[in-house]
Amino acid sequence: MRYGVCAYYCHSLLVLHQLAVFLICFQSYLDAFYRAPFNPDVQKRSLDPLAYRLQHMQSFFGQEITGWLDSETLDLMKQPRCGVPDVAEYNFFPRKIKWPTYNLTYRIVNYAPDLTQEEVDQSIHLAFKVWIDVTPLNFFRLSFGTADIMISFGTKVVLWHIWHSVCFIEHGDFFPFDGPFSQLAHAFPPGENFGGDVHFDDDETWTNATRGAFNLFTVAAHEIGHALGLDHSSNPEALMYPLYTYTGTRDFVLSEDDVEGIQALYGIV
Ligand SMILES: *[C@@H]1O[C@H](CO)[C@@H](O)[C@H](O)[C@H]1NC(C)=O
Ligand SMILES: *[C@@H]1O[C@H](CO)[C@@H](O)[C@H](O)[C@H]1NC(C)=O
Ligand SMILES: [Ca+2]
Ligand SMILES: [Ca+2]
Ligand SMILES: [Zn+2]
Repeated sequence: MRYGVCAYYCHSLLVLHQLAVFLICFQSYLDAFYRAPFNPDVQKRSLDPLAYRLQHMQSFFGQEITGWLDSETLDLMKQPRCGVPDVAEYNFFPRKIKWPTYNLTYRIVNYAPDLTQEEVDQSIHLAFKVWIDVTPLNFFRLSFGTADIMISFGTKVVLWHIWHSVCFIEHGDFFPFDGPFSQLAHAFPPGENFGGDVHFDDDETWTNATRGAFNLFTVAAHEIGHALGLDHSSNPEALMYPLYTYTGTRDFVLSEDDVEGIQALYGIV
């Protein structure tokens, strides 16, 4: 009997804890990807910033804009995605930033344990080629020193330090709803220091082949797009769509949306 009562309370506590964690993570997802620039008009109209961000997200993905967390929105949150926000914070990611030169350097700082060095090198090389083919850009690989685009694999702690994402550090393994927050990689827009740098989450399984793990070429090509100055596209066909979709390396075709975006920054080949 006693045990029964305890079990009841413990279960209630667990449910409460999970609910609290859910709310923290839900908020952190919206904070991370839909932190809108301050707009006093909007603030007046919508007193609840969470609902406002949810509306932003629903609008980005072309869903019905309800401001409620419905199952469609929840499904989107569960999908593996890029760690760069969909609604850019304007101070942090000013518009139309690009490199002032066509000749850029990159360096692969370390490697993922899932792939051989050759496979990583090849995936990254092919990812750069996607953008080389449609722009006048050249990329030169450095083996040491500081390159414009520093590419590295890191654990979540490193990634989350940057995004201040509470969920992962404290609740990653316990949270029953871990999926929505699984960020695969992120990149910084062109600029000094960490500008242009690309980080892959080492806690993912990377592959240069098919489904079942994340294709490094696909994610790298997307992140390099950010490193060159592109934002997310809400066109699901685009490479710059924020959710992960598998595309084979061999039959990969860059969408018109991406080509227009990059050529608006750097011009045609
Ligand atoms: C860029 O690299 C190309 C190819 O190596 C070279 O011909 C060109 O002079 C370089 N341009 C600049 C501005 O460094
Ligand atoms: C993966 O990389 C290896 C080594 O570069 C290569 O031989 C193999 O063809 C690649 N697989 C695919 C599917 O591209
Ligand atoms: Ca992750
Ligand atoms: Ca850099
Ligand atoms: Zn992205």
